[in-house]
Amino acid sequence: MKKALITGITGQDGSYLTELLLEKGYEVHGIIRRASSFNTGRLEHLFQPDSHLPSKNLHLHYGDLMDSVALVKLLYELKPDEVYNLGAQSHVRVSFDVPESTGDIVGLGTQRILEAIRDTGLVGKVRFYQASSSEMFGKVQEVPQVETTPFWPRSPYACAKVYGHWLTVNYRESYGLHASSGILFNHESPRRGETFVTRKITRAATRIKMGLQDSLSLGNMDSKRDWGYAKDYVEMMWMMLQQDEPDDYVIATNETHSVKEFVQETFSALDLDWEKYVKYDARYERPAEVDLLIGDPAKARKKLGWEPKVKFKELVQIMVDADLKLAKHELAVKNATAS
Ligand code: NDP
Ligand code: GDR
Repeated sequence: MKKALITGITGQDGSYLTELLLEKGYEVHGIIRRASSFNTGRLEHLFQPDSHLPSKNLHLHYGDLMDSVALVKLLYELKPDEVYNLGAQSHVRVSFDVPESTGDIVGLGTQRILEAIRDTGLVGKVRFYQASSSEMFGKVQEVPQVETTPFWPRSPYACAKVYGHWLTVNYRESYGLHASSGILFNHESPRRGETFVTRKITRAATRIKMGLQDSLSLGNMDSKRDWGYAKDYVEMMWMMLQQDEPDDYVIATNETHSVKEFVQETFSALDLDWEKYVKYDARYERPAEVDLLIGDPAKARKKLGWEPKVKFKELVQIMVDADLKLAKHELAVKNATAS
């Protein structure tokens, strides 16, 4: 039985990757942070019934990307076959407010886990996946973006991701570590954090539909993103680590849409006129914006035989359906407590 260690297991991608690896028969270990409230909501369907304990092949360990000793200890004890480094302060806007801790977790955190692999003598035994990001391309220099497009990061988050990306390349070149980076473009799902723009939109529109909310405030609606489906994308993380040779790959749909188009598609799926509800709020603007992202995943298609299954319209529908269910449930609870 193969053993995997995932940082960021409680996040959107961590939860889908865990499901995929469990289905493939892996023993999955994840690092969780101590929090004052439960942070395992995205994994709880994998827990034993009526219990706060994970099921047989899933194990959770306290740790942190800012704690080298804990990382070394875990790697030494577990000796995993594969390590997926997904942990991050992953909100671009927030990274302008907390640049130091973002750099610590995203940049130095990657350094710590790579060094922990070396310290524990796992180079040559373990395969490493780094969650790189299309945010590294930042200011538009080439369209569509490919693996060789120069980076021009536009936020503390993106700068830290560039550091993590090059470290991954460096450990591959310096020590022969089987280390691959997935340069993933935005990917969304019903498990997306509610402060990212897609989920913020589908949550608000469905709540508006059910009479639970009056309006939605957004920042820049002109930026364009290449939005894919998280469930499709985690499969690529696994596939990269199954190759004989480690490498870096752009993972994208090769379609781009503006935030405004996402709003329009969502509200029209609910038969609502978006212009009646959506307001502008400068608080959601960023000091520097990434205007246009569109990725060409030709290398992944050729070398890994990968095609994204879900594209923009279907993605919006998946998220609207899930959030409408949630809003209906919320309304039912509200009515039950009021009566
Ligand atoms: P999420 O924000 O949903 O999840 C981030 C995860 O990192 C959570 O499990 C979080 O834990 C954990 N984490 C935060 N700080 C630390 C820390 N100090 N030590 C250990 N773990 C920590 O992100 P996604 O699932 O969307 O993304 C996964 C990875 O992929 C991230 O690295 C992200 O930057 C990157 N990425 C994401 C893209 C996307 O479109 N989703 C695109 C490209 C890259 P907790 O639950 O406790 O907060
Ligand atoms: P992004 O995603 O910054 O691309 O990073 P996000 O959904 O936060 O923003 C996308 C675009 O929408 C604009 N926007 C708003 N964004 C948010 N969050 N909230 C708003 O109210 C709002 N209004 C407009 C933004 O300005 C931006 O142009 C995501 C994260 O998952 C990163 O971790 C990951 O690396 C990249 O995707 C690829």
